[in-house]
Amino acid sequence: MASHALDHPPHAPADIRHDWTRAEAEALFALPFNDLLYRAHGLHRRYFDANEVQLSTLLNVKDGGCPEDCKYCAQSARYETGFKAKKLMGLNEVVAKATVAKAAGAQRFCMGAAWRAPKDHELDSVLDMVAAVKGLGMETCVTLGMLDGDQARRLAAAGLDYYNHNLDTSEEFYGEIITTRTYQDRLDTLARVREAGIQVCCGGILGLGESVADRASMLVTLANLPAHPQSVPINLLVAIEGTPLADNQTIDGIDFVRVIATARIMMPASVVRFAAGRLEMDEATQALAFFAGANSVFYGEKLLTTPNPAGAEDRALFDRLGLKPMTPRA
Ligand code: SAM
Ligand code: DTB
Ligand code: SF4
Repeated sequence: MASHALDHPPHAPADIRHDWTRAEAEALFALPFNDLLYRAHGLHRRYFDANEVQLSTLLNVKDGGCPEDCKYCAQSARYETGFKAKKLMGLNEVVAKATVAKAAGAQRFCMGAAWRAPKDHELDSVLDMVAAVKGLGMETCVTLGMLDGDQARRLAAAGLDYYNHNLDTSEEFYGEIITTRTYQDRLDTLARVREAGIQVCCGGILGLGESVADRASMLVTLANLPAHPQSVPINLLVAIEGTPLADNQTIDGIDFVRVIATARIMMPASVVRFAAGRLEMDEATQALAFFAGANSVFYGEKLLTTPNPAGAEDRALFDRLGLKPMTPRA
């Protein structure tokens, strides 16, 4: 492959690129599996300790009742999923859950809300949660939907470490999954978060019915952002009864590992998370995903509304694989 060293300032390594083409990404997906994994794992070792894994625990602080129509989501008010809407959780309950997560070994606490966008008084409550969780000595992440510039700056001022806002899929396939906000809306929120100086957590979902070309296209959009998201969650669809995607087949482990490896090659210095869907994959497939460049997971028995492996099971898996918790980077 041609060197792109001249496209970058002298201090930027040549493999941190923002000029990926879809043809290049598709060519990575088409590599023999061993060649793809060899390249991905080599880069993984250049940028990370290959035996470390970052542990984030999720908490849904606002359940259900969301006006958006994301076809995969248990919390959209448009589908009969049986999931009950609740009020925003109180600060004491959030702090109690974060305390338990920290004691179990989580480094980051990620709080999600089923909103299209936060109202300003709702954001005030979330700012208190961020400050309290930081006070426990944990990294913080929130995912609240779309933000305006002022909201992003207020979150930054409260000391928020990460904002999660996913692209979910390719721009081409996006309209099949969500119609109540545009791809550009998502890119605009990501720009506001980045400009406020908050680290970006942005990735997508596999198994929505997308093609390999869509997977490649989504990774190109992520890698060609002005800065690579510091955290890239790759979720497998958790098929939710009552949603339009309830009967989707889960994707095959080999196809999944190809996405992880390609993300690792295209964004070598980013933490890539094997996010939702680990219960669908056996431990050998998870081990292969860690080899291919995944170095983060959601840790704790619940995602937002659905189950995740129990902490004790994960600790046993990490022991078997010789994986240790990642030392948070400054
Ligand atoms: N409401 C906010 C939003 O959508 O931006 C924040 C919470 S939302 C649940 C966060 C992300 O979770 C979604 O963008 C999607 O990528 C992921 N997600 C939601 N439901 C999922 C499912 N059933 N399977 C896999 N990922 C899912
Ligand atoms: C992300 O990329 N995955 C998380 C988090 N960001 C907010 C959500 C996964 C949700 C899985 C389905 C559920 O539990 O409802
Ligand atoms: Fe609402 Fe977020 Fe679910 Fe979409 S993914 S329906 S915005 S909670």
